[in-house]
Amino acid sequence: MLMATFLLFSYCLIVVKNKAYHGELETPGILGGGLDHEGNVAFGRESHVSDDKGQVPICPPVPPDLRGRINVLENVTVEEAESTGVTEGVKQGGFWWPSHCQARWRVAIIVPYRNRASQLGSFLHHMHNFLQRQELNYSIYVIEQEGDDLFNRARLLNVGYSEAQREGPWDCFAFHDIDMLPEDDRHLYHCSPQPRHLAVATSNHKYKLVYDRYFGGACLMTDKQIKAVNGWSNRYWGWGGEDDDMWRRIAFEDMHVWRYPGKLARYKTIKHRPQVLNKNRFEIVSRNTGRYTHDGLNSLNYTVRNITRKLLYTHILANIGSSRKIASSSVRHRKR
Ligand code: BGN
Repeated sequence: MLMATFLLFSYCLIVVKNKAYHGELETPGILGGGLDHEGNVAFGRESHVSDDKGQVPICPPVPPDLRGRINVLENVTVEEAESTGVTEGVKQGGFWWPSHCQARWRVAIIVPYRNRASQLGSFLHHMHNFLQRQELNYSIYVIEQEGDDLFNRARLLNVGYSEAQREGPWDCFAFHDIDMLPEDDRHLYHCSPQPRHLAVATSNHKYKLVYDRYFGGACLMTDKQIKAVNGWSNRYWGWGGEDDDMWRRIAFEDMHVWRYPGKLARYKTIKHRPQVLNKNRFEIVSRNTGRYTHDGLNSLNYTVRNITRKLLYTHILANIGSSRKIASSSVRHRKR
């Protein structure tokens, strides 16, 4: 009897575990798509821009120097980040690629930014270490919104994509909040045949996925995927909604978001002051029933005020327009 109860209990545990596993993991596993049966790149364009192209072997599919769980150091200043070993081999503007092998992927990290000087040093220090261990060909672009209008994360992501791609080509783009620091370097930032949500388990949500269709915090998309959805919506001023809008775009294009399991896709979030909410976000999201074809990269308007190549990143200051213009044009639209 005791034995039977024990067996039944173990069986239930396995079922529950498997269920949780399926819910969380929508990818076929580490290095799932993108590589053919011999481990060659089977997807995307040629994937390396290093100078020594053709002279060194392609990097192994699983980078050899991964550590697994890694510590997150908060309160690192930019100067401190610049004075560590991580800068070795980094080209002005934050570009790096491995010298002993050809990187499999060229990945631009796009970081929307305003008034977060205290988080920038930790981000740079952490991400350069993380990405170098993954043997990627990468660069970090910090896109700052000029002025003090409501923050428009999605417009900044569109600007970052457009500006980075002008000096690319990059195979894929990680749209990355500055306060999201990955805690496990086995969470590989490679391109995949479907868009990837990166910030699956974050410390501010007790390491649980916020909701099934959550696409915020950090995500990764190829150039082709971004073009297919016309980039991000330009209409979200203030906090919230733009990531839900992107989820819809992806679904409209019959793509499916992939995720690594939460035990790898784990992020420490650095605390900051709450942002101003976008009160219209529910309405704007619900109105996205396919209008993404004319709201996004093809309707993006901005002016680059300044591009500065810093030691560990490229800083782009941009004027991205005003929230008031959008408000008045949508009022006019409704009257018709
Ligand atoms: C959601 C926000 C997301 C945000 C997550 C995480 C909305 C609009 C719903 C239609 N979405 O609630 O933008 O990333 O919380 O905190 O508010």
